[in-house]
Amino acid sequence: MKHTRLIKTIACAGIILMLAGCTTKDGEKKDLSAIPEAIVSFFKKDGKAKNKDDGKPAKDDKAVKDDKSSKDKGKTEKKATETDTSKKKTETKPSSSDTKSTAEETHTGSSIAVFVPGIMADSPIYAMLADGVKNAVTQYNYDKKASDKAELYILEAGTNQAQWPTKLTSLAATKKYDVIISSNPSLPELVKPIIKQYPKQKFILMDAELEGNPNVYTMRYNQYEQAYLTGYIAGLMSKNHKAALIAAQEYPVMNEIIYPYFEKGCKAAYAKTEVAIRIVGNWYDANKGAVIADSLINNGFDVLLPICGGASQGVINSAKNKGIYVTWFDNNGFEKAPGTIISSTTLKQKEMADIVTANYLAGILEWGKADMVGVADKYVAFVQDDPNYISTVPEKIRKKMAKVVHSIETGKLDVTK
Ligand code: RBF
Repeated sequence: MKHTRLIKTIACAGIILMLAGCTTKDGEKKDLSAIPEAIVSFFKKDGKAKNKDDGKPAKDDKAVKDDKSSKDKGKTEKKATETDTSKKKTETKPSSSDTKSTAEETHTGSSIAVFVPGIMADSPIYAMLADGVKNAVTQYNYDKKASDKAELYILEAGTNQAQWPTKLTSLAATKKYDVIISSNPSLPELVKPIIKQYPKQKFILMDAELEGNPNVYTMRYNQYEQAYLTGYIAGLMSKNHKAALIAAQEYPVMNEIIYPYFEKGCKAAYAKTEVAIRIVGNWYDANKGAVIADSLINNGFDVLLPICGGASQGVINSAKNKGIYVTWFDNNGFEKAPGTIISSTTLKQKEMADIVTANYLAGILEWGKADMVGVADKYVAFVQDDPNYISTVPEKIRKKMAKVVHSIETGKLDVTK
């Protein structure tokens, strides 16, 4: 939690945060007991993680490092503004930089950049990404000498999506980062041309899918299940049998998975449920979120699912004022509005980002692979033990939810069929 707040604070100032060698003896040890066994063992299931774990970076990773260590002049700087990134390379410094460059030449640790395509505030999926990567780096650095520590930069690219390709290309162009880690389904298309230009640049893309590109590893969540479960409770809880999804924007995963399976879940719970979708047009406008929610509520919709970043706060406010319900996506949102939020269908993006980064650092990530995890793997979860869930949702409905969650967990129910 502390890390989330720290990252948010720093990132809101619009800077790149560098955490090179930040771990002290007091550096926190990753609490593996907090990560469900199914999650830890996910990568061991097929034996790949075990078999390939020789602790050494892959050959071509080394080549990137060699290339980088001679060129990278700005590495020892602790902080830089986003626009400083490219400048750092050419900066020459008086006397003290000479000692620095000696240290740079001997630094063999990995450099990781996190590219946040948006802002972390009110976007749990991004905050969890940064948190997870940060955990893995902290853990990795714990017992490493300075020259072997991994370095981490976090860049918030902002909500202007037109700027993302340039910002991402600039990051790759620095040739400082062995891997760039990012998250959202639009990233595969963004990185393809960058890889053509910078063939040594590796990418780890969460919440995305791209198979067979040797520079890219992707991991996505089973959002068929996430959306279905959210729809199921919406269908059970809607008194007027009208539920709506308020999305920030249209994108293939929204149009082809999240909305259709939210609708399917609603209708599985109560066949005659009327389901609608509205688009905000951005990921930040809480006023617009509230206006859309008000209009839906005036038309009888009494359960709303906001997937619209900062605009979600407007939806929650409007729902609270008008006494209707909100279902929450990606993290546990019960505390945001007790009595109004009726569900949280979470993604364990923090744990996943942590493990994927740790696997990268251990040299065992399988480039070119596209993984997906869901309810059975415990990476997608329907929160049932939150006190606000128990006090807001009647027992009869909670029992129905427990049953459908169990059916998905055990494989008895395949929501895509
Ligand atoms: N989700 C967020 O929570 N915040 C965002 O700013 C955000 N921006 C996105 C931009 C694009 C182009 C796409 C395709 C998705 C974005 N998402 C964002 C959605 C995210 O990937 C995911 O679908 C939702 O969080 C639901 O799990």
